[in-house]
Amino acid sequence: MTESKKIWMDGKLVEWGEANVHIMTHALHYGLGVFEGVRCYATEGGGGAVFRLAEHTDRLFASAHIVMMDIPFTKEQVNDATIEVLQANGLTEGYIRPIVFLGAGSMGLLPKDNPVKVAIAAWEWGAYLGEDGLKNGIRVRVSSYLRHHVNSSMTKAKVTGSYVNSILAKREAVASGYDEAIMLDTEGYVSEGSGENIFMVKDGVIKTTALTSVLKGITRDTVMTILADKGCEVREERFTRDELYTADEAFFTGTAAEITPIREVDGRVIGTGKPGPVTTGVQETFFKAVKGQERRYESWLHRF
Ligand code: PPE
Repeated sequence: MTESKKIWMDGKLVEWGEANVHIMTHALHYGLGVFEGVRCYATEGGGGAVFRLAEHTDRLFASAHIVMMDIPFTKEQVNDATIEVLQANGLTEGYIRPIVFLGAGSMGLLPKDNPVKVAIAAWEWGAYLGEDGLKNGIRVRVSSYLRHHVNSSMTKAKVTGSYVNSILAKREAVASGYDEAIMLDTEGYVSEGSGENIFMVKDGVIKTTALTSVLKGITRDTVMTILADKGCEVREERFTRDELYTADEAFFTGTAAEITPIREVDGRVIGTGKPGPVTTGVQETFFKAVKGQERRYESWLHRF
């Protein structure tokens, strides 16, 4: 089981084993919670650096705003609490999970007096799609489950309940022998992975899905900035599954997944079947940046 020592809950640190909620927690029944996934990395000096903490906290508050939940803390308090949790657990490298959810109070779909609860946990989490996946690429399938329609779930909010869709897709992909799922949007175009944004490269043109049905990924933004700084333009536009089948390169981006190359889609080998030069170039710069080895990206790091 995932475990570390302390969790920050509603303003103070508690023991891991005591960070519990009541069974009548509203979010448990109906899925109204918003969350983030943040990573921190060990740097050469021995300290840690949280990657783009301010942007993750901004998105947490934006998610809460979309679903009309008032977070009873300031952004600054959430940022400070994040560092406090990392230090209390002795972590310089790991994954951080802030979550905001409706607690116990009234039941039903018009919750009135339910408290908005806030917790931040942190633990060690290695390569999300495996070390081999990170190095050599993964095999993915197009899911039979579609990504949310923009007027069904709120696709810009990282809402807990929306992830049932992701779990269904991920389970289906793994049960049928693949590593990860790619979901299409309700119009049939490529959307994103179960927990990742997607990029493809064809004849030197780099594309990523436009921000319609997909989460506004912070790693996606990071990759677009890195590519722009390398002089490469990224087109934000929709593309089809068969464009992906004939791509020279494809890769996923996400806080958990980092930059994971895709080597096969629905049994079609992508490019040479090995991570291509755009993918490996981005990976190299990304991993240097997160570890504090790229001066130009120092402003992305919250060192502690
Ligand atoms: N799309 C989805 C649906 C998504 O969940 C994520 C993050 C992204 C794109 C990429 O966003 P960003 O992390 O800002 O680059 N998924 C998180 C949850 C993974 C999990 O299994 O839990 C993550 O990567 O932390």
